[in-house]
Amino acid sequence: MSDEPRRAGFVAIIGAPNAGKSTLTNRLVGAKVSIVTQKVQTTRFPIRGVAIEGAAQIVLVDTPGIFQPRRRLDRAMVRAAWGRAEEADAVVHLVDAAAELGQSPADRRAQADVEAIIEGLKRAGRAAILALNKVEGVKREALLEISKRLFDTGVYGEVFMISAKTGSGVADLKRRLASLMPEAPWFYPEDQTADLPARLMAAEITREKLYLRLHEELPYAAAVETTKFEEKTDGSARIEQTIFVQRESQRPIVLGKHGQTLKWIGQHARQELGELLGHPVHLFLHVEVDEAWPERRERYADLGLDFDV
Ligand SMILES: Nc1nc2c(ncn2[C@@H]2O[C@H](COP(=O)(O)OP(=O)(O)OP(=O)(O)O)[C@@H](O)[C@H]2O)c(=O)[nH]1
Ligand SMILES: [Mg+2]
Repeated sequence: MSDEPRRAGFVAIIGAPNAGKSTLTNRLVGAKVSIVTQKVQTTRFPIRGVAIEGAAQIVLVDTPGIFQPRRRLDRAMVRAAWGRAEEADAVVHLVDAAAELGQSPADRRAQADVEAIIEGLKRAGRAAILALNKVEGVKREALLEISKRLFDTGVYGEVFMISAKTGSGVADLKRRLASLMPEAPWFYPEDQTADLPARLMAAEITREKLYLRLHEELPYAAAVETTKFEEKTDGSARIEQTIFVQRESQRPIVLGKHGQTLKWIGQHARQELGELLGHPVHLFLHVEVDEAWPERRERYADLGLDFDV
């Protein structure tokens, strides 16, 4: 490396649910640190990923989607996202370009969320970088139109057009973010890409498989908790997890016919965990009904979320 001074800082990636924040975080880091599904509100609490660009260490903070919150968990998620934006050295507002052009109810919701985020940025007096995402299927004229309309709100200093999925435009964004980091010693060792505790990461991976498999039917606020994480002397790990649902009627949905759904979830989670940990994993999943899950203070503390919001 050159004798350029070292830089290090935090970049918060905010945006409406499903904009692609976690996909972008993973892409910038070059490793999977945050789970991704087609379901809105996948990310529940801020997740840090660490990227290096030249002399800069960029700590990317993937945040829960910002939307009109109603329930306590929603409020806590949205609060956490804004909180991380306030603390960050730079803020990227990621906008789903395809949704900006769409007419479906989901697109309309996303558009309203984008408007509200712009208002929030205005109130905070916070300059953000606008990143238009999912541009790979969108016509250039349409992109320019969206970008002009959003830029005219006055809250953005610059615009990037990217596809977090294909990676197009992401290298430019990364270089720009690196240049915005203050001079500082690095926060993490060079080879570290994530800082989520293993139990939490393991729970997230299972939650991803649960969402991927059941995104339509999935009850709101289904949750996964690692109850046991034991490294064995033979080099394998024994992991026990509980999937919480809120109603007795939701248990058979997660189990599936003859337990097939739970088996699928377990197989896929176990495989990914094994790859991540670099050794075999024995994964045991239980399904439990806990009606009051979203009202339990200790669950919020585990995720680093404020309960009293
Ligand atoms: N076509 C396309 N799809 C993308 C792109 N980036 C993300 N997606 C998809 O968009 C969906 C949502 O991606 P996530 O990364 O989970 O979005 P998010 O903003 O983190 O969502 P929440 O955590 O729910 O707020 C997934 O199905 C992704 O594969 C992109 O550049 N192009
Ligand atoms: Mg996410």
